Amino acid sequence: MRMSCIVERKSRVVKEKILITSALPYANGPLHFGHIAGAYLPADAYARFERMQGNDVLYICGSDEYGAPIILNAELAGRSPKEHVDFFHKINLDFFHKLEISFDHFSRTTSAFHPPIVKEFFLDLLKNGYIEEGTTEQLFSQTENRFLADRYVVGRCPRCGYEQARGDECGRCGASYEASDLIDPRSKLTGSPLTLKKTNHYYLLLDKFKERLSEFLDLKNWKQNVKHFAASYLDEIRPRAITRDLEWGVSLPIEGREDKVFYVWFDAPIGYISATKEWAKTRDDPSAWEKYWFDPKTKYIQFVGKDNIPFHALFFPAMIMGQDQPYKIVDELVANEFYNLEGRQFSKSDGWYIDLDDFFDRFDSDQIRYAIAANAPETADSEFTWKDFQMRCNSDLLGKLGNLVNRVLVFVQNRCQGKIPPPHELEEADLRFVSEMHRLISLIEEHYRNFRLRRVCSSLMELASLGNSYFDAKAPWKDAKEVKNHPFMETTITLCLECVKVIALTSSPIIPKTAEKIWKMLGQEDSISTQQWQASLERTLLPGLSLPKPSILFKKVEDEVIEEEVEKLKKMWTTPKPRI
Ligand code: B3M
Ligand code: ZN
Repeated sequence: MRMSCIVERKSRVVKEKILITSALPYANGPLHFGHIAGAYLPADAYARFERMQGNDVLYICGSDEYGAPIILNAELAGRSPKEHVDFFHKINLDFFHKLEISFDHFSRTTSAFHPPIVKEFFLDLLKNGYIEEGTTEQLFSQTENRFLADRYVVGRCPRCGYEQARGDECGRCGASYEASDLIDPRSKLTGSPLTLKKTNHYYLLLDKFKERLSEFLDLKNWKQNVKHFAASYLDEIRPRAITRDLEWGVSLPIEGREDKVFYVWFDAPIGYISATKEWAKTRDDPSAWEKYWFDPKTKYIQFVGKDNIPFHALFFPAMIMGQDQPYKIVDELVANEFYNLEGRQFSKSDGWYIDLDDFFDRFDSDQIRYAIAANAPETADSEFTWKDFQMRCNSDLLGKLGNLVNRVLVFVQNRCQGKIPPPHELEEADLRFVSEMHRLISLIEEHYRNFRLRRVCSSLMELASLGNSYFDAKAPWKDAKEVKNHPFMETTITLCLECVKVIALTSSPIIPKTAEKIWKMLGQEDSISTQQWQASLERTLLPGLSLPKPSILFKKVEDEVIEEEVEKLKKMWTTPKPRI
């Protein structure tokens, strides 16, 4: 068997257009690893994988900058809403950069591109009979003498009975409803009981889409949890108010009603479109966005947290169905469960969080990317624990992957004059190793395509262990001692280098910086991020090529460091916090 055939497999030639969006994070506080695990790292790894497949990928996101909670928090922080969102937009963008999230564009809903599209949606829906003005009864606080927006209201969840349910959705069961549906509603600020009082608002007549939405859902092959969640919401679908009496938001394009703004969940999903439009402008090709949004052949994949399911599975699709432009409706909705921190939800205000500046002073983005991916909340809630993080870093990244790369490359330096050795005939053990590599590559591809990062990670580790076992079993250091056995040693090392190359390529969507380092240590001059998956798998490492001296990929995460972090967390938790 010739070396060039080692990873020769049939290639997928058809180039697809893939639009990927991650839920727009609110610019209302710092993001944490819980968010990253839900809607960002899975999307980023997928985007990176599909780019390497040669597909035409566009990965879009941006800050969600309206909504009552932003006004409330800005008020509490002594900032104007605009100052508030500017502040957190920057902080969150910086966090995404540190984590190497590869958005093609990250916009914001305060962008000038946003309101015209929101208004167009509204006017189309109104003209087409899907929006009606109506008088409603809204929760009014006698004590504060004002109507209270959802977020200022708490009460008992009408679905699961949770006592501290928020005004628009339940933090426990994820139900989404009107604030007036809450049982025993009260003001979040003063605790005073609220009563219903009449006011005028616009309603999106979601019930008119019930049949179409049901047919749309039936055709989807989404995860069970997503379909169930959407289906139970669809059962009770009814008109929903899409306007608010607030001063911060996209204002209504109706004379005499400019004092009202759109409900944030009406404008935010349109942010996916306006952000793409802004992206096109930055490329000096103003209509480039239409190539994604208006082409029925585009594959549109949304990544969201599970609490966002009804808005993406029903609300936004209904909005698109009822307006006049041929926008793409979501094809794949990837909704992850929650990712907690050591048994509780991440919460900066409760002191249960990880200080990100400290974190990045000590650790590397690939370590956290891998730890999150390996334990991603794909089918059930999962959590970050410092012990698990240490184990992933030390036993997986360093012990398996790092170890293989290091021992093979050091061997090349010491026993092969620093050069890639020539290939020879393969024996049975070599062929078995190659075929196992093939099997794992196919598995990894399948897992990426199915958004299964946990399985990608375990298959990657299997690949590294396979390489290590092969190296141990073939014991090339023994063959190195006798010149007549050198061809055996050279074959072993060639195949181990091949395995290292395969690991670099297949791990790069998850640990891009490490993969790039390995790529360079294999003497490759181009960047791994621009590699085409199939072509690179098939590309033979050139015999005779001199390799640079290898450097260590990962440092051991010591017990003391982990103990310190756990102590820090406990201390922050027990320190009294100002209560608002
Ligand atoms: N900002 C909620 C969230 O961050 C919301 C998502 C909007 S996506 C259009 O969980
Ligand atoms: Zn509930």
